[in-house]
Amino acid sequence: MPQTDPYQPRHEHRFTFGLWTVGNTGRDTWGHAVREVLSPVDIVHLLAEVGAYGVNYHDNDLVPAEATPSERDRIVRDFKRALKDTGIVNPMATTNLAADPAFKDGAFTANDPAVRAYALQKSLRGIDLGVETGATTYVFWGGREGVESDASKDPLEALKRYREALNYLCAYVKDRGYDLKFALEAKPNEPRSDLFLPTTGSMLAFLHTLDHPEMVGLNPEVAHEQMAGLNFMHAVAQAWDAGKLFHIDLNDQNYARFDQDLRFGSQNPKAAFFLVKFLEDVGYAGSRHFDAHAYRTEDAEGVKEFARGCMRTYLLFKEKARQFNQDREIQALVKAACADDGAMTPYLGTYSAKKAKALRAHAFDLAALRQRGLAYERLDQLTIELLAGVRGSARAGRA
Ligand code: GLT
Ligand code: MN
Ligand code: MN
Repeated sequence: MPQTDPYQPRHEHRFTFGLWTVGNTGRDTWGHAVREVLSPVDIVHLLAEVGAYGVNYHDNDLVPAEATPSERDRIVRDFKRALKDTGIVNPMATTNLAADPAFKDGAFTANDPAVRAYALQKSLRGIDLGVETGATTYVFWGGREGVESDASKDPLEALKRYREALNYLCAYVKDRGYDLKFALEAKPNEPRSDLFLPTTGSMLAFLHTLDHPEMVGLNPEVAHEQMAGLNFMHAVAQAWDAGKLFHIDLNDQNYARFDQDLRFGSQNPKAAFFLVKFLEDVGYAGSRHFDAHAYRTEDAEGVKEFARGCMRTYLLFKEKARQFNQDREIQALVKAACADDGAMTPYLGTYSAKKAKALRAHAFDLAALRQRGLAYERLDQLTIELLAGVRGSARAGRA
């Protein structure tokens, strides 16, 4: 790709991938791996080759559960050297609290106290590891925190255990003086039938019940919100509004299917466009983490295509967002939709008894309100035409 390509990823774009994403071997419930296992060092070099900024991992993506202390140290040393050699950074780490059969009934919310204690121990070690390789965000995705049968677990008890575990870990981070914040990731189901705290909104309410809510935010994932049939960008907007958008997992999903983790923007391009537009308009400065993987049909080259595609699509939509914001006809329609002649100013805004008295007495022209057309069909069609490339500036601006 020539240097002048405006859609070339650069470090300031903060594009990151997990070891488990580009390292995904294609193994699924029905079939074996189709690609070779790549070492963490190989993956760091692959990410540097495709132009990413950072790499994230679960404890056991980097250090296998069965590694001896000396093996652990060697693996971490090699990984850190690869980071140094390539300029790739490690902004986020997390704990795998899903794979070990011990976690079949949950980790922090398991009924067995020994499992809960083991989950805490694994998280303490994972936090130490993450801090050692430079992570400043620690994600919690409770893949096994749920039930198949409500006969098996009291949801209030589960919330209490979840809260206790996160409070414990926040206190540990403070005790150690680590520069680390937590980001909670919701998912409605899979692998359990029902997961606790199933949406970004649920997580947001929950985190305010913790002892140190200031160090806890959210890591919303496109696919997880869409699995619940929700508008992902709206969930992200709520997280942003609350000052809790600490991290984001970008991918795509065919609504209501299993967790597909498809290449960003590949399934619902319009939704992806409005998401990118939102992140860029508000000035989100965190990682753009692609929590996705290549189709099972792909070989090693296809994996690189997948990774490049995620970043390129993001940058294409970033440029489209710029065009949307500068398109005279589109902006005129947006402005007209929100036009305000000031007539309602005496009634709107902060409550006062005087205002309420005046509002109670006001006679609305309901016929006019009811008849007004809003021209959103035109506005949306112009958006589609912009995305389809038949509109907007011929010159490609810098992404
Ligand atoms: C797993 C899950 C993701 C989470 C990862 C972090 S693990 O791949 O499907 O959504 O973000 O635990
Ligand atoms: Mn995720
Ligand atoms: Mn997912």
